[in-house]
Amino acid sequence: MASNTPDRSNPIPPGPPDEGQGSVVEERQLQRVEPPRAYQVVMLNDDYTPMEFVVMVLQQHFHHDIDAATQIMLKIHHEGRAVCGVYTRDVAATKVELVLAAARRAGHPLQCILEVA
Ligand code: TYC
Repeated sequence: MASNTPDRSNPIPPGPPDEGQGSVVEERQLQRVEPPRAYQVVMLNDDYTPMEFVVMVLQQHFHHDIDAATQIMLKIHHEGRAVCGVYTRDVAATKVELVLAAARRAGHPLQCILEVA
């Protein structure tokens, strides 16, 4: 290394002076913060819940516009299931609870579940 280049090979900055009491070793741990896991809310088909109710739920709880909500509802109807949205765990769990409560209140057997995305 050229003598006029500062040596940056040690990333640990010098710690406080040890005032002659022996050596002080300061370790800095590299902190790795993982992003929160993503959870998907999956809605399941049944033979009884009205299509209009499912479209309304997809608009009100998952903020899809009417065209997207209709497409998702039809995908569930034809394929048995579809993802309504992807969220952090608490938000996804709350969505499932609110949707199930709304369906039961309206007397429909609609089911939705939480899955790791
Ligand atoms: N299969 C239902 C019907 O024919 C409609 C439906 C769609 C129900 C999606 C549930 O998640 C669902 N009325």
